[in-house]
Amino acid sequence: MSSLQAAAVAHPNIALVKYWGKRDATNNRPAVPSISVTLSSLYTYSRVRFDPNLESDSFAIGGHRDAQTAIRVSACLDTIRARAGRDEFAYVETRNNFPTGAGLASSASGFAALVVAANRALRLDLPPADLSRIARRSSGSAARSLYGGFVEMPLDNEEETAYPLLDAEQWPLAIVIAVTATGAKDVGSTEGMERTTRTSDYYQAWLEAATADFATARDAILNQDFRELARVSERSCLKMHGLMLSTDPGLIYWNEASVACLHRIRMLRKDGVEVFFTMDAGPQVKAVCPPAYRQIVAEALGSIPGVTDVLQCRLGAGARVVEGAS
Ligand code: 2P0
Repeated sequence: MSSLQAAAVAHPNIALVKYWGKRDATNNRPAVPSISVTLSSLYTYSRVRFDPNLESDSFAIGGHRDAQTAIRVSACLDTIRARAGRDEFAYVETRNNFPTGAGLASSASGFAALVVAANRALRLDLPPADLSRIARRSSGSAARSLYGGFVEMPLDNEEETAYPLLDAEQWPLAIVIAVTATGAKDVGSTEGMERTTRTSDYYQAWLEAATADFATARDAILNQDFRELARVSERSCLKMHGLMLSTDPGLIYWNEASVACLHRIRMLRKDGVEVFFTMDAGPQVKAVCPPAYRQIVAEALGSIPGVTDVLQCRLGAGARVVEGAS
């Protein structure tokens, strides 16, 4: 058996300042800067084994083949193989402990775990910024899952990569996720972004406002100013969904329960609970709050009709090797 193997774990991340749109689709470069929090609890485990006897890459997720994702996985491995000067194909086995392709950032944790495992398996020893950049070419949000806590991905004249912004321990917020549907979404992020860029009348305005939202959220995080972070995060989320709605045909990622959750979170805030919402390209609602409010928020969201599960997370760590010769 080949010894060119390793396994890694990575957590999904949730953007507070959203990435939606590409300035260079070929190299998957984002059109806007973004900021995220990496979650604990939810994870992707990815095991990579390069084997000189293989004639092509072999990819399975949760024990099942997925031809579409396999193409993206091979393209990512090609970059890593080129950096290592190797040509062996690989077995890649991946599993998620949460729903895949349902707006819970499974591609972020998936590609972050893949690059970390492949880097170790081939003894490449690339620095995190390089791994983040490689992950970004496969999935923009994956660049951010390389790191724990609060993470930023500014625009860059050369090529975007993500950086750690503030450690989880320094501002240990909690995230409560209201699951309102577990099926895969109709329109994936990549296709959705392409459609938005091509058809939305609001796209230019979205681009113009993004840098200011990024700077405001960045300052709010560094100052640990919850109220300001709540304001700018909800605004970025709602603007992104406004943009999605203005796409032709419109992208409606919300269901009835999602909308009820948004209203409930605003009611909680009126009642003095420090909490804000965010949503991505799927119907799940993520509530961010100081840990002291986590239980109140979880109970409130769990009582809403259509909410099938409530997941509670803290801020998690970055992607890391869990098995593999060093
Ligand atoms: C984000 N999303 O910032 C935004 C908010 C979804 C909504 O990044 O095309 O799956 O592979 O780069 O990484 C989801 O986008 O998209 C995403 P690609 P990806 O988290």
